[in-house]
Amino acid sequence: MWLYLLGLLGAAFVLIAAGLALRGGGGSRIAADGGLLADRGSSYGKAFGLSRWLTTVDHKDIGLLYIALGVVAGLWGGVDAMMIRTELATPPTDVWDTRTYNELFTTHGITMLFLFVTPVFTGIANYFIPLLVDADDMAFPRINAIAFWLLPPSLVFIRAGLVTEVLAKVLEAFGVVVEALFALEPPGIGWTLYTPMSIEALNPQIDVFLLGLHLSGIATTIGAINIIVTIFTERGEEVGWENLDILSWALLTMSGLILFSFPVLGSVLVMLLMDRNFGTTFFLAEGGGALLYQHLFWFFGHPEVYVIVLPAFGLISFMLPRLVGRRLFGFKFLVYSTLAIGVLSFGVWAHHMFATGMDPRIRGSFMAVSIAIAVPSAVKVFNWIATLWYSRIRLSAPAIFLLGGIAVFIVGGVTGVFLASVPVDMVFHGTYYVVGHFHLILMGIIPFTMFAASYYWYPLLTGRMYDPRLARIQAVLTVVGGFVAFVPMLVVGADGLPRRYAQYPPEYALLNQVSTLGAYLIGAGVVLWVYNVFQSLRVGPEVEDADVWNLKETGQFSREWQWFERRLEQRRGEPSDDD
Ligand code: HEM
Ligand SMILES: [Cu+2]
Repeated sequence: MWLYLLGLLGAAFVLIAAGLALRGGGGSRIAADGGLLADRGSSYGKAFGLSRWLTTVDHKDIGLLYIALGVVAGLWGGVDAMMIRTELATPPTDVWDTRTYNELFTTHGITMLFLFVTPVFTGIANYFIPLLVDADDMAFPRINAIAFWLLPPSLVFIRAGLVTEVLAKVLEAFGVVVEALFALEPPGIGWTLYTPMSIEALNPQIDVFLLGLHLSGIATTIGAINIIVTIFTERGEEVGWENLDILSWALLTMSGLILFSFPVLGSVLVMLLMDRNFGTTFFLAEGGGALLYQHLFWFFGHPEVYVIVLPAFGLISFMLPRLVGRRLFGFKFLVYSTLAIGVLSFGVWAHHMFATGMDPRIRGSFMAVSIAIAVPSAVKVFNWIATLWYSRIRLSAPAIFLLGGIAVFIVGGVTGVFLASVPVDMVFHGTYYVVGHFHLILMGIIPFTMFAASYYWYPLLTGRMYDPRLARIQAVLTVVGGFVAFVPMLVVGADGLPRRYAQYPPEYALLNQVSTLGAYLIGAGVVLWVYNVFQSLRVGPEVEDADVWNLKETGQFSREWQWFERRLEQRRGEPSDDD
């Protein structure tokens, strides 16, 4: 059955790719502007409506598509999170059964990491890098579109267990029973897909899931190559390495990490598929064994955590000085620390495997490098704090998110230094302490900076202003919710509560309920965000002056806003010296 599905989706790709290829002329004839602001009629041969979005090769449109897909996936992964926390509101397994619970944390983790974070950051890169480095478009506009269009099928493959079940039930209601659709169960093997379980589990959905992950890996790698080539070869005359903005540096480093780590993931996934379907023994006891799997997986997996967090650092370094009206402190050191983290991140992978009984001398060296990586991370925090010194902090919604993000990151980062130490990790490995640590970073810095960016650039993206009061309420709810949800996990984890279980002893009930409350606060914040973003699209006041954040005053009116200013002038019919 899923073979047919694959065939159908394959045919869809070919059609899309052919359509893109046939749209002769490529990037050069497409207007170098777009976004939601595109004035109809004046664009050079640009399609409108649905066909605009399906055939676009404009970096801004593709950026928005990426962001839209990422947001959908993020909301989906967020629903999983709410379902997890609802189960954990009471000690016994009562809301969902244990199997559903295992499926939930697996799809939650994978959806968040692969289909939410990376697409949103790639979208931001697509929209803003060409504007910031003064390029007409990305280096390869059509390949850019192809990379994006690999993602929707990837999302469907990865979440197929649920999608097919819903489809089967709908069909059943119309009297059509397709048994095969019921055979695909969402996998419950954890986001790390550890062997031998991921090989021996019979569920055929695991194969579809691995293919979906492979597809998302290909898309991510293509996107990264495009970002690297754009920054290297498409920079305008005035943009040298010395004045390349800090966000582009972060996205460039992210792409470098993707280039060296995702192909390893791709290989691992193919080897898993071969072990599952063709009788090879790469990761089975009689072959390479489960440890080989873990080494390969984490050789990808650790750089992956920096792939998703470096752009968040970049966004903080980029927006914070502009929001507090002060120049970024220590630009060079922030660039160096970004590059240093990028290099070091390939030398720490085995800290995820301290508990596997590996040679203590190897453990020692991985522990040393893992602790060393705290140095460039701390350099960033000190630079942000120095930027804030003597600044005029106005508590706009994006500023609350960035300040909250830095605060949560300090707690998340320090708890990570503890985990890097072998004796501490031997005790905390596999407990909620780890879940608390990585969520303080994953939730506390990544979505926080995305929310901040969504408000910061909302006027530029839509030509309208969001509701600032609602946004501030959301920011406070989310930051408070972040602490309330994840700090209790550190406490129960340090006390020994293991992760990945649907039930727990009653003495942990109170702290788990606090944690669930925090999760609901975040959830309520997200609802407010969705409402604000869509409602303001219709009723938000139109932006007249491009300098929404008083950037001219401190000489930080950067290129993307200059572009926006020219767009506003063009719209008003004023003469402009550009395009
Ligand atoms: C409201 C926000 C969130 C809540 C309440 C939440 C909750 C949880 C919980 C309770 C677990 C552990 C489940 C268990 O071990 O039994 C978990 C696992 C995980 N979460 Fe989240 N999460 C949130 C947001 C995020 C975000 C934004 C990301 C990534 C960007 C993320 C990535 C992960 C990963 C990778 C796992 C590990 C899954 C596994 O063990 O295989 N979460 N989450
Ligand atoms: Cu790691």
